[in-house]
Amino acid sequence: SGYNVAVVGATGAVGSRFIELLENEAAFPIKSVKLLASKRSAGKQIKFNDQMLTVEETTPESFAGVDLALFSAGGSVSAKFAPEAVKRGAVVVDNTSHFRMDPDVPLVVPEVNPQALKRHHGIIANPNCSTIQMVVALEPIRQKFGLEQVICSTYQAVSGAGQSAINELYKESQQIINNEPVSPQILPVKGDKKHYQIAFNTLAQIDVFENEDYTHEEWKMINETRKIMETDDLKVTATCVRIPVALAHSETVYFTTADKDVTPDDIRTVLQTAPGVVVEDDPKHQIYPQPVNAEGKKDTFVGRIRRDMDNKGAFHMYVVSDNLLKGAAWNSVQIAETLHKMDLIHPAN
Ligand code: A2P
Ligand code: 11C
Repeated sequence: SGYNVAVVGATGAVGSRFIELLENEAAFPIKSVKLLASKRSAGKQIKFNDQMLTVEETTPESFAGVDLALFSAGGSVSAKFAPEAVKRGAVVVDNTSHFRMDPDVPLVVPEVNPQALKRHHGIIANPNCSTIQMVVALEPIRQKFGLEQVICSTYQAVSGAGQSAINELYKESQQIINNEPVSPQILPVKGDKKHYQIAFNTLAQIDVFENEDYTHEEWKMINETRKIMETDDLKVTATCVRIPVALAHSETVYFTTADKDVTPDDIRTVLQTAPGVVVEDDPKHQIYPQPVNAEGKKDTFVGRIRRDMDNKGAFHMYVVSDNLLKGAAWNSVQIAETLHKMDLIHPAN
């Protein structure tokens, strides 16, 4: 008994986290694991527990007999193959942005809106990494005190743009230290016209530019937050910036509560018992969240909680989380665990 699980994008940055989590953490029974990627990686061997698994090229037939498919191979791969997996009886947890805003597809952070899973028609979307960690920190505050407005600035790790962007950061860093010229080819966005140095630099562009001069990443934070929190009237905006860090996104979050008598201690108290949140907030002892400490952890770390000095019921906080874990693979595995608990995955045999 147990599920036949497929990982699509098994050779990528998120895929490697999927494999580790399925080996060690997943709280659902697993019967078999299939590793899928592009033709380029077919035949590659990857260790899973004590066996060596062979990576296969993704085709529609790859999904025959699969009960649960975890996708993280880019939007176009999900567009093409997620419906094929569903057609063959699998439940798909999709880590790309392709289906997120489809009204028929639940967009889920298990700490925030697990109930949305009941409405699934085969595909469940995993939100964008920077959105996930922000809503994990904000939802307990919204539930207790109401939320009127959110203004977020991000400091995002290069791993959000995939393994090739991590390689680019390391390469450029070495080149600069060696006084050699750099030749950026990936960041800010692989498919955009210009590429810029990320080592010892910051880039105020994550994903492509869209309406109103906001980037796609900024629109994702706006639209996904409203959908996950089921609050169409929430005022929410973001400025998204790439920084030369490999892993874990950081965010400064300004927010205003409906209850105007809330204190920073009230916020701290709520977050201390919030699921998936760890409060690291002790200025006297210089304790605050840091990417190097969040790396490899499944929690969302919150600190620097303080009042705004001009506006009543307004606060600032700092939110850090591993973008490949809570921001991607871990949130998807949690979705699968929640589906299992709610009896929403139905193996064919
Ligand atoms: P491959 O190694 O064969 O290129 P990252 O997010 O780190 O860039 O990883 C992207 C993942 O998506 C990799 O596992 C990559 O596999 C996979 N991938 C890319 N294109 C396809 C495709 N056309 N079909 C299936 N998987 C793909
Ligand atoms: C980044 N947030 O840091 C992006 C990566 O919509 O799943 C995640 C893209 C997505 O570049």
